Amino acid sequence: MKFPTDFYFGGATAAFQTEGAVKEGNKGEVLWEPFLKKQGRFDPEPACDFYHRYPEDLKLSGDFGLNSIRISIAWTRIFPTGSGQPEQAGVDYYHNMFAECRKNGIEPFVTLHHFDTPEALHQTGDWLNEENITKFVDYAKFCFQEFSEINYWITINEPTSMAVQQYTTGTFPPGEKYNFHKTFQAEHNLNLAHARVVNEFRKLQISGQIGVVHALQTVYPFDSTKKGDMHAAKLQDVLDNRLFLDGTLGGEYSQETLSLMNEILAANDQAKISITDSEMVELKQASDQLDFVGVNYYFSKYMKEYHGISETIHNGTGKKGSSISRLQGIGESGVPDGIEMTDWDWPINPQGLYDQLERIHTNYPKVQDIYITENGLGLKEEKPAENEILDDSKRIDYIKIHLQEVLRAIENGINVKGYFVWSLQDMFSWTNGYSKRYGLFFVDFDTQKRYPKKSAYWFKELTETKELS
Ligand code: BGP
Repeated sequence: MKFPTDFYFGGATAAFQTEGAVKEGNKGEVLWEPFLKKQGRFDPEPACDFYHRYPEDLKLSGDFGLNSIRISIAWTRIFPTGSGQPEQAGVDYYHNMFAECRKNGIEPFVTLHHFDTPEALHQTGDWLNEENITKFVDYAKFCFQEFSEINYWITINEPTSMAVQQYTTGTFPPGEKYNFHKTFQAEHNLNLAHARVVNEFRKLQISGQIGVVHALQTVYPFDSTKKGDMHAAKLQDVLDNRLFLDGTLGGEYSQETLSLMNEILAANDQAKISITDSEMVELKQASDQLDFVGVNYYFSKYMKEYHGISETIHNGTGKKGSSISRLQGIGESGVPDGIEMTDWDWPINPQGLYDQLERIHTNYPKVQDIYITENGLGLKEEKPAENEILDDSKRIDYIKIHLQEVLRAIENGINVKGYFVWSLQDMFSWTNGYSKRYGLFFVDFDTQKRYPKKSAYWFKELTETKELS
């Protein structure tokens, strides 16, 4: 079976991970800058210098057969402190970059928020402060009206990664741990921010399509014969996936979703979150008007029953087996025999992608189109010798087994319209710095020279034949 002729094959990127130039064009600071500085582990500057080198990267994309790219606008290039007067240098930069996309036959899918909240708004409570939601909506409205050349808009990238990593695992700023109340409140507020943007998009009658991107981690019981493991999987799924799927795709939280969330809060002696009836009306309206959902899928989770206190260790170095995840009132992550792990302890399970696609198709029938907006494999890689091609066959295998699941989904009537490999080129990783490389194009961060990897050639062939070889 082949991919449809109008299928989008693209590379995925994000502004803060690629652009560098964090002080150019009067750009404002984002929440990561003081946080990373304090950690002293790595610097987001110059990342892969996309701010200056986008013509080269977009040309490479076109030359290697890609017909699309996922890109995000840095809110702080347009509004350095999140609101106020737009910064012309930022506006011009994005117009020029989008024009360069078109020149190379690349359709840009544009994300409004990819983990880069303005520091000024982070200071006032981030997504927990409703005023910041209003500022986000105003920024989105400005972009819709200014960048009329864009056909595909994405409201927020991976709200789950924001909320859970900000307030449960503490790997994102402000680095708070085990505050499930804030996590769930942020999750609901992110759903609300997304909904308000979608509703404004429709009110303004903007042409083009609008969607949201979710990181979906398929959660299974470690041992499906054990009731405790089954329940732990449900609890973890609510934290990671379900509140978002219900909120953005279903337009309502099911009774089971709410009761699982409240069970987690009660087990941690934490207060229930605030959800009003009028907010639910907004969520419902947005879900009726949504064009597509993007699925970012990398790995699955396997949950065991657990009754201790929370303990998490993030593997941010690639030292296999160094991570721990045990959450009070939820469960403990384990890895069943036979499941291959990446060096960063992510269990590889392509079936998990199929299961998420089928779940969306079955449980959230309002969803029209689905895109795989991120999927790929992080590896430790060395610069190839001149005239040699970096052999990343492991990445090709990973992409291939996941694309097989995408084809299977299409065959079974699930409307998947595109696949964006994470990532287009090597770039900065939020919690892993520069040693975890995902790109089709190797980047020498000292010279910023690009080297197409074996996967880039493989991908080119795929875009031409539309067949998996
Ligand atoms: C997703 C994010 C990306 C990217 C990717 C890989 O969650 O949307 O921004 O970072 O994951 O993650 P990591 O860099 O942690 O390996």
